Amino acid sequence: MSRLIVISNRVSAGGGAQGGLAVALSAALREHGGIWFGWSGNETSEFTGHINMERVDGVTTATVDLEEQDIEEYYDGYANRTLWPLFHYRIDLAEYERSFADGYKRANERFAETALPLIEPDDLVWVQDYHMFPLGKELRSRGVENRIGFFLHIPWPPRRLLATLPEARALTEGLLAYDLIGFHTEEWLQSFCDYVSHELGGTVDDDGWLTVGERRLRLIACPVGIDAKEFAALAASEKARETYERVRVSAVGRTMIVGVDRLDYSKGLEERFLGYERFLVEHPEERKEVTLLQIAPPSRGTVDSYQRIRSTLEGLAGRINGAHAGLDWVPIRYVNQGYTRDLLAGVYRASKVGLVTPLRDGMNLVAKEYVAAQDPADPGVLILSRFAGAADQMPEALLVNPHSAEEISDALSRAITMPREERIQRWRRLMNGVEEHDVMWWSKRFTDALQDRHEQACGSVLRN
Ligand code: GDG
Repeated sequence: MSRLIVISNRVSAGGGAQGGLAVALSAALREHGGIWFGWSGNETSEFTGHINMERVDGVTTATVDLEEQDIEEYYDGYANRTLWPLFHYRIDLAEYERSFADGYKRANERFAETALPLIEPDDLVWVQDYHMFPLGKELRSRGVENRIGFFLHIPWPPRRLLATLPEARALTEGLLAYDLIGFHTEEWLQSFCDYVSHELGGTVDDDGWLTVGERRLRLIACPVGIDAKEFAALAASEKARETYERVRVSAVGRTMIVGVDRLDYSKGLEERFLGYERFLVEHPEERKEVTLLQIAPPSRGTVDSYQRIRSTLEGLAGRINGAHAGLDWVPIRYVNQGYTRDLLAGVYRASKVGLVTPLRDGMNLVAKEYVAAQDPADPGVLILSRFAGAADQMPEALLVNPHSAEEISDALSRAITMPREERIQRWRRLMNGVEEHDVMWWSKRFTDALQDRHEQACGSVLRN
């Protein structure tokens, strides 16, 4: 079996506490042997390319520090202010600056140069996400002939939106250096094909082989999952049980509705609060019978649009609570803090409704975690945005348009009154999918396809 070199912006080996994706990549690295390479998260006064090698829980990690200018232009700039908003359909928030594009290119050249000596002739190289689009091309230009795969964790935007990015063509052409490109869903894959066929004259056959001039590479839809077993075990842990009790007691018999999201404008938090308010107004009989607990740990706080969404949400939660609260009841508990995963599992289990309403999301792992944490004998109901990649695999959730306060309100009403039999039926089917297509399945599918052991595209085994 070939060694695996995983390359991603941040490296987080070390198992459970870091979340399912880190668990899966660590497991794949343990199985194949190899190295996880990326940015240390630290700043250095001058880039030296010095690699810090460590061994964490059986996984070898190799990290490199970046200069302040690289962090500003590559990470805060092109990745977080340009690509993230654009790829989530928010060109109104996307900032197009040549300095960001230059910094992004420079950082990727530096990553390639630094990773080069780590790569041996038979290694499989697996590059992760939008921070590293050009890395494959940079490695090729330095003579790397290995199989190199790329997985995109966020949506691929529609062609006409992508065309607003000055570097759109160069960026997409750069991706042709990979042997395999993975997307979460058929929709993101089709968007990519649409751009490539219109702008680069590419053609794609039924098995997902893309041909552009002399280049031939494979495209697959390969949806990421969670470590379902680990999550169900977390939900049964002592800490989760304690949290479950605390949440239930604090709800004093009311139905708890939960949302858990990084504080990000793509997650539809504002629209969610408005949908919930609509529900309170349209269903006076349910008022005081429900509480919304929204956990939203801040992220990317140095970026203006993230500061703005934070203050907008604080204002909105305050206004809704001010307008509807009573002496002994507050409609929204809004918490800007992160919690440990076992505690989150307890919160999910204590909540009769999981409200997951991103405006656009590559996949969305919270939807799957919510399902995995439920009590099989009395499960809660998942309300899920149609615009999350997860909606493709989770048709038994109550699917909503997150832009419509009325649809959110109707779905809340339906979830709260849903008979236990129906809840169990829906949950069982959702859980089967979460268990079958877990994160180990995802990493194996991708590495097998990269190794070319599977001729079949991942998409063909997905549920429709
Ligand atoms: C990107 C794509 C895609 C949240 N709050 C806390 C906490 N979390 C954890 C959740 C979940 C993870 O963060 C969030 O995952 P998502 O999938 O929802 O979203 P992104 O961070 O935007 O991830 C996304 C994903 O990549 C994988 O491909 O699904 O579409 O945008 O695991 O539980 N974890 C802890 N405390 C918190 O307070 N410990």
